[in-house]
Amino acid sequence: MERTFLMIKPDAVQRNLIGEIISRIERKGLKLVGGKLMTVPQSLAEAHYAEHTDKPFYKHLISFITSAPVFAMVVEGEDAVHVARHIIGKTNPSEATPGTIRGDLGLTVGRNIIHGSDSVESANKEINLWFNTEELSEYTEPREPWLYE
Ligand code: D4T
Repeated sequence: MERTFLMIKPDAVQRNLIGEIISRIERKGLKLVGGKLMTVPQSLAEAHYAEHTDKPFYKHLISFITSAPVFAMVVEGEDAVHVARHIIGKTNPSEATPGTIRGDLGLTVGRNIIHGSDSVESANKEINLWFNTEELSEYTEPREPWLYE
């Protein structure tokens, strides 16, 4: 089983889309093992987006992500990193396929609804950055035999 880090961004929280988004993640079969509503400290935003420091959109990205609460999550499942990225859709919601979270719910790249780790390596890094071990739960769901062979 693989874990990935997802973060519902301030735009989606303000638009009351937390329930809609978590519902899609649950229905897909991914298991929520951690989740919290939080206002992101500047230092955490900078650490999370460290790879984008030199990008022209960096300043806007940091001020957006710290502007209002986000809902941070860890989800688990087979191939969870890839599966989550697939249901999230392309970075720019205007190009994201209908049926994906960004394709159905967003319009512009600067307000693209949700973040999902892009590799197992970044997932592990981001989970450690955003969550303590005691904030993550291990449990079995009764639907598991109906999701996995
Ligand atoms: P995140 O990291 O938010 O899941 O987005 P992606 O993994 O899909 O895309 P990314 O790392 O390339 O971009 C990070 C973040 O920056 C915003 N952004 C991006 C922006 O505001 N303007 C831009 O031109 C780009 C490329 C959106 C996501």
